[in-house]
Amino acid sequence: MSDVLFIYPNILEIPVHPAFDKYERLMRDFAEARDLIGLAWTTIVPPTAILSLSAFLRENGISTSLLDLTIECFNGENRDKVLISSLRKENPKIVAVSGMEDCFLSDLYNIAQIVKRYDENIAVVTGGVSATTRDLEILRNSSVDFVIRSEGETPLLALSNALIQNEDFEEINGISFLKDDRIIQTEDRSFADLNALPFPDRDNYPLSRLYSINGGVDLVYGSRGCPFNCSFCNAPSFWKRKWRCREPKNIVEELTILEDLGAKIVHIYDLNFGTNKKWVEDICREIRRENLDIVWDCELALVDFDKSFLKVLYDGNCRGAFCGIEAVSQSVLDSVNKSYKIQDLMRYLGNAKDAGIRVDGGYVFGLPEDNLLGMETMTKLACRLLEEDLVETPAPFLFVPFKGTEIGDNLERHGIEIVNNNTDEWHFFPPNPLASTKYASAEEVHREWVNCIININNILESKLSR
Ligand code: B12
Repeated sequence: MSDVLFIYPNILEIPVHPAFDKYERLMRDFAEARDLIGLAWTTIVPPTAILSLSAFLRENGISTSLLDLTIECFNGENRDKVLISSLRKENPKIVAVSGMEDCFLSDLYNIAQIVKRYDENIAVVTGGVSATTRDLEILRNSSVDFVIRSEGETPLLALSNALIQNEDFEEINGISFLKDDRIIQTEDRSFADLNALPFPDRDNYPLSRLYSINGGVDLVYGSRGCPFNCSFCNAPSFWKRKWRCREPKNIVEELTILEDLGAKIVHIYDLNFGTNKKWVEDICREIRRENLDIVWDCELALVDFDKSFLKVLYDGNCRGAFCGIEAVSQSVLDSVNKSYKIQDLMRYLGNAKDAGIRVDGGYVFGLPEDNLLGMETMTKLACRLLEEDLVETPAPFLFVPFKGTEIGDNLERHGIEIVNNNTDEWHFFPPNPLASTKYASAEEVHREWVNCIININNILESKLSR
């Protein structure tokens, strides 16, 4: 029995392009062969944000349970059966479903419907990036009762208390709901103190089953927010460009617990881990002091790839960094507010290689100012950097004009046209074209992106056979 049942979708159900399917398999073999620890290794990780919400509710006297459909359906179990049996077992008053990504929206709608059919008195709540940007359409088009906007802990606690005790919820900040067929969006809420939050609720999560699937990979957040203003990213509107961090000791304590629980690799997927160098130095020093064996990777802006900082990271057991290369032309980079200069790219990547930090590099195909020639040049660059072991995990993303981003909220101004409104495909590796640029059709963009993946696959096959 629990008051709140959290549900995370089966991430293996996203429809992806067949070339990407093959890429994922090759990349995993490559990661094993080369001891890579980043995205290539796996993206099946615990839903740390949900675990954080669960821990916060528990600390405040609300009982919770967790249903991660990626794990529960890993061996082909039927999603609906798993869901119903969990509802029977937990008998929850509230079901809180992840609304992080657009590509799981139809899952969210589906789950909400099943819950309501099971018992219409159960309140269905969602939250996360996608839900925050699409609160009106979610409330209008589904059986979801409440959307929690932006940071989740405090509003979810207030709402859960109100629903459990049958009290008024209309004054709670940071939520959206329907009242008499009108959408009510209460005022935004101020952010929580990260150091006052408990560690994510791993006690109630099937962690050892997950580790047996993913080889012992976990996910930790040391900070929230990012000061940059990239126009393709949700973070500026979601986190209001404010960067907040946890105490280094507190983060390393969490890493120590993970090591004891059997984790081998940790992704520290803060939006921008290099925002405060002194903070990173303190974390790395603390990791050395605690003699941790665990290795980790992080997301870093290219401007932070300087030799001394990379050495600090390496000495603190960091072995990988994801960076957004995004485009090859300076004018395209400038048009999306990227802060690095393309002429510095090779130096940055060389610094990382010398320091022993393996690089995951993101390339975005189809930014508004992209033309065909620029994207073809990017394919060549991605191949060259892979050949030269400068970017060992090339991550070619198809551009998605997500709502809540500067571009996604101003399509006309940016000169792009969406040709595919099936949100199941609103992710970075879709089977079909999504959007045009100012100068290339959606089909041309998609074709070049597929071409890049095929070229990468060929290089991976050849490297694996050497
Ligand atoms: C780390 C990360 C990942 C990690 C982990 C994801 C995870 N869901 O746990 C990995 C690498 C696995 C990942 C994968 C993907 N990701 Co991702 N990811 C991020 C990233 C960079 C950081 C998220 C973050 O800051 N977390 C820190 C925690 C503390 O914050 P949070 O996760 O936002 O959670 C808080 C609130 O959102 C809210 N909340 C969250 N969930 C819920 C649920 C409920 C019920 C409630 C009430 C509240 C709530 O409360 C939380 C605590 O305060 C964001 C970028 C961004 N701008 O947010 C993209 C982002 C979320 N990812 C995105 C995408 C598209 C994907 C993929 C689909 C990519 C793909 N394969 O094509 C996959 C999804 C499949 C999956 N989960 O594996 C998009 C989603 C955009 C959209 N509108 O759909 C984002 C926004 C990036 C972007 N704009 O380009 N991702």
